[in-house]
Amino acid sequence: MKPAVIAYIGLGSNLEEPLSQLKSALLALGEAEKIQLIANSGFYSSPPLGPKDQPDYTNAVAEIKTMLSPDQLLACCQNIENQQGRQRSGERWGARTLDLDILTYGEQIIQQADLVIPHPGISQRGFVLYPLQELTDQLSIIGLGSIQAMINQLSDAKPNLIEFDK
Ligand code: ROI
Repeated sequence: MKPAVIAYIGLGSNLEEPLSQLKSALLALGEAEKIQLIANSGFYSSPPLGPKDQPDYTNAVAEIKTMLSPDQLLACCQNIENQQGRQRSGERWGARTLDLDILTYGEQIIQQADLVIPHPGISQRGFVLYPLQELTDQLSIIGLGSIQAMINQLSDAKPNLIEFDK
């Protein structure tokens, strides 16, 4: 049997009670087949990266252990997004009820049209790095450098911690 893999999932929302959206998504991840929710970060608020004419985002990161393949995990994340009413407007960086991004999947590097892991945005996004740092500082193994080193290179302000419940 294949061993289970540790993966980190970035969660984001800026519509329809973002904090509740993230909490529902964490529950859904924990209940999904072949996924064990190990830990979640606190919840952070930050202004939108990209178009500014949308509400602030709430973000968090989840650490999971999974027997799903990367493609199965992606499908699972998209299911949860759809169940929570995500509309795919076609606008690339528009507002959304829920966004689940696979940040890392073990130490694997994946470059497919529909899935790039490690997630290409990690190193420039404070709203990913700060919550991720609560959970691990061990991502240097996948060639990104330590989380602290990436945080030191950031130009944006630290996102606001709005709730911390583990
Ligand atoms: N901006 C913030 N602050 N948080 C997000 O999760 C987020 N997600 C996105 C874009 C539109 C790029 N901006 C974001 O997809």
